[in-house]
Amino acid sequence: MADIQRTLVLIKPDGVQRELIGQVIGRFERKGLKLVGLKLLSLDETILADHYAHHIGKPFYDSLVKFMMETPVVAVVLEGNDVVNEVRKVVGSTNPREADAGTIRADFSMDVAGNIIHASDSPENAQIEISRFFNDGEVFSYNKLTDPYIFG
Ligand code: IDP
Ligand code: MG
Repeated sequence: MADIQRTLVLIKPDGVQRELIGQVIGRFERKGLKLVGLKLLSLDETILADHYAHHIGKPFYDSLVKFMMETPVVAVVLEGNDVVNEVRKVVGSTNPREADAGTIRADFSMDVAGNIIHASDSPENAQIEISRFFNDGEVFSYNKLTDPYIFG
């Protein structure tokens, strides 16, 4: 049975600098996920303190925040069956050198401090993160030919 969810992806400043935006979004498109939100935005310390609250006080926190403000990031909302888990599989482990070959992090990066992409880690956090980065009206609903719930 389909469990249609939404999840939040950020293409981080290293992905933007390295001109990987199209390739990263293409990975999700070719997987058959539905793009329902997409924008460029600049982050500040306040929103990053919420987003990375679980890392406040760690030695790398300040450099993580500085890194995340170096360029605008690309914020993406994806929709699909079990999409939170499916996107984490496509993204790979936090440390790119431990990520499985074929994942975005394994294929494009060698460094945990520059791992290209963020993806929500649970349906509950996905909802919180989508509303952190997107306003009402910026996330869309539409039918797509590859929708699993059209084909059953
Ligand atoms: P995730 O991005 O795979 O969900 P988290 O543990 O939530 O991993 O960490 C969030 C982000 O914080 C990572 O993607 C990475 O950018 C950064 N980070 C985590 N651990 C380290 C570290 O040990 N050194 C530098 N940056 C780190
Ligand atoms: Mg995380």
